[in-house]
Amino acid sequence: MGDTPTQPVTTELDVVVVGAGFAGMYLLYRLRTMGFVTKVYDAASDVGGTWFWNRYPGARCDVPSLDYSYSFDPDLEQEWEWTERFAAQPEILTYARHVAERHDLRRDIEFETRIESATFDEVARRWEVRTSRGVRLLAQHVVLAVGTLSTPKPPEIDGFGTFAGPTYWTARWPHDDVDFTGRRVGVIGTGSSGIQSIPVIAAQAAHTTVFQRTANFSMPARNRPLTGNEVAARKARAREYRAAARTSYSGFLVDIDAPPATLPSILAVPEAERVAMLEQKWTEGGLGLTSGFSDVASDVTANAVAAEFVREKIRSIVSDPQVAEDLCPTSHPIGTKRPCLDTGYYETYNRPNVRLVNLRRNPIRSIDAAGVELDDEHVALDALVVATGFDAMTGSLVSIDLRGRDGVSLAEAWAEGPRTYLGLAVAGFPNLHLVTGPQSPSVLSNMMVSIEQHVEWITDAIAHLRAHRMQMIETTPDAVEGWVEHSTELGSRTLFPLADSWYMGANVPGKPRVFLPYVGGCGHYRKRCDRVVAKNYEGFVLS
Ligand code: NA7
Repeated sequence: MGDTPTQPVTTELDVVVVGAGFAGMYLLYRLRTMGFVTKVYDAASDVGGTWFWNRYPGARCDVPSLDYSYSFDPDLEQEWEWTERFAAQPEILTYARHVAERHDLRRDIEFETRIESATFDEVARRWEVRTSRGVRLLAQHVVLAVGTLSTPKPPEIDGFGTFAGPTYWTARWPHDDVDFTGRRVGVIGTGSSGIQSIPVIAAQAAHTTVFQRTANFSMPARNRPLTGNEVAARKARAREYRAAARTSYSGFLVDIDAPPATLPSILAVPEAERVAMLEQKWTEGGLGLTSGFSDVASDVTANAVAAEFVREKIRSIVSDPQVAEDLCPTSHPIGTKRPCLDTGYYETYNRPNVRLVNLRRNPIRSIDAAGVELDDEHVALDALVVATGFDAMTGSLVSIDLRGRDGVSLAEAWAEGPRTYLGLAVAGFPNLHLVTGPQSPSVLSNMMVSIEQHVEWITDAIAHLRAHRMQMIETTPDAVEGWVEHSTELGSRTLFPLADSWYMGANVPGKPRVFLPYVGGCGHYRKRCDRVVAKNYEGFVLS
């Protein structure tokens, strides 16, 4: 008997979910509860998404932990104890694992499996999906819960990859402890990942060299343990807080008893009062310096006041005046690149074994086996840390070979930049759903609130089709046109377009320069999405 060719295994599903982070986990929970046959696929070996991969030293969420958690399970909310104001990565990952166990999620998650392609079959009206394990899936719906900051961006530096010592990506940090004791460490990148990890690395390494291309604004996190009273008070009113968060601008609230905030203008108050307000925000820690005023995000003069306040703080902390000046951001308005929250970042440069290299003055020529070749010297290193960011918001979507009607790929459809309706759907791609996609609040909000909103909207839409014996939901080019125009117009009223940031797609060479998130706020956006449903899925064709 001759060998028979092996046929790919075929699995039929109602819904394929890509990604087992917080979005994919909640999707699975909800779809399963609704009775849809669902499988989740993730390249990682466990749940957690961002928090699975970004386990670099110092990794911490910059949304308060009492707000950065699921709201769909009130018992879980009461049981779970967050220990710090801003949770560290291990605690968030433990939480994700706890949720997976509590709801028995792992039995429907295929780990270490990538979704490589998905093609819409117009005749059968379903998606044909291929996994990296050679499995063929047939599904009515595909939900992309791939995260917004999931595809790491390499540094575009000659010789990268030739370094003989270990190279550690912050976004792919090893699961075992990394010990830098006695080693000369170089760190490339001073975004949030660099700014969080540098103080911890520098405290351990023999010597740390930071290669900074663009100085970034960072504010003190003022992280601290949560008190029992704080936690109890929040739990007692958890439902009220959740409800308020959903209709708020950013997806979290500091105080639900405070009257709806009319933010103060930084320019409208007298000098002494303004300084007192800024000092208070600095002392409180968190992102209040950029989000706590009505005009900092939209008015250049107001923004300059807040920016100069932070620069003065940097000068007051860093002892060496040249190092302090190099750390002072001057290339972009404050808040137009994601502002960072740190624990002892600027203070780290007062350590004798830490050196800042300003790449604007002394660029990297290449990386070689022994270290980094600068314009005017060679820096010998034992280990290299790469914190150069992500192909944000679109990278993980277009890296899958997704083909909608007429075989058009998502990458082709988005060649000039992403175009979505509400950040949820793409014209020409029926039954393809995005969680926190481009042109939705996503990265400008508490991701947990935005994830839950999208998961509920998408799963309700899928259930609506079933209830009405329909098969397809598809947005229209006109709806997409209108939404992209609206989102872009709102963005253009802010200062975001002035920065070469990942919000603008500007950190990735060749990526179209388009403002990616939706700046209208969670509450307003949610109303808009609800109105679409109330108007019988306005902007969609259901068939
Ligand atoms: P970011 O914020 O994109 O930061 C990346 C950093 O890496 C930034 O300082 C970049 O400088 C720098 N970078 C990128 N490419 C290079 C090259 N080729 N040479 C030198 N330096 C380079 O990513 P993070 O991971 O820190 O944070 C991402 C988000 O995660 C964060 O905003 C939070 O929302 C959580 P540049 O500014 O481009 O000149």
